Amino acid sequence: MPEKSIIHSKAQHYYNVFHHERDGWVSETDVYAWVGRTTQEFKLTPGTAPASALQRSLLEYWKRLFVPMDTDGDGVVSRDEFLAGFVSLGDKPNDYARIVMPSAKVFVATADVDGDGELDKSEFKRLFQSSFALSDEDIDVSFADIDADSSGSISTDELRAAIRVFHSSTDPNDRGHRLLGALRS
Ligand SMILES: [Ca+2]
Ligand SMILES: [Ca+2]
Ligand SMILES: [Ca+2]
Repeated sequence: MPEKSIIHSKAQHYYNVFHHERDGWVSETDVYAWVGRTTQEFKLTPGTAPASALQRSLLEYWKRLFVPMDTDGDGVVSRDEFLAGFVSLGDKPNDYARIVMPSAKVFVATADVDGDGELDKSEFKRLFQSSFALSDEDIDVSFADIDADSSGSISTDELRAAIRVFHSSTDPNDRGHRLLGALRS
């Protein structure tokens, strides 16, 4: 896959999986819905430290990632704004990495039900299916892509590396492009 097209494929795929409401745009409501689904899946009590950390972390995605994409300032991110905004993330990979990478720690803390510090397949599946409604097939693709040492579980470092590659890399040889499952074109 040529460099240019992998970032476009990721942008398209991210838009499709993120945008649950299918109303044509991404808004703050979608991010709150994401918080709600994950909070419910892991039975976090609203107002407690884990629930607040999750909400704070996901709202950072809205404020730092999505709001800057809203170039016409109407308060929602249209499909075109999303695709253009995502593609331009690669221009400032370090800025972006600093913003989203702390979320890896929060995701692992949220979903690590057995408390061993990593996400096994079932923990990962609950996290990514509640967040993005990925198919079983996409869960398999995603898990294998993130689990860089093939240990059968995902560490915070592995998740952080995949989040970075997904949002900023144009090198097709990197692992992490399939953070949210298979890329379709
Ligand atoms: Ca807009
Ligand atoms: Ca675990
Ligand atoms: Ca691993």
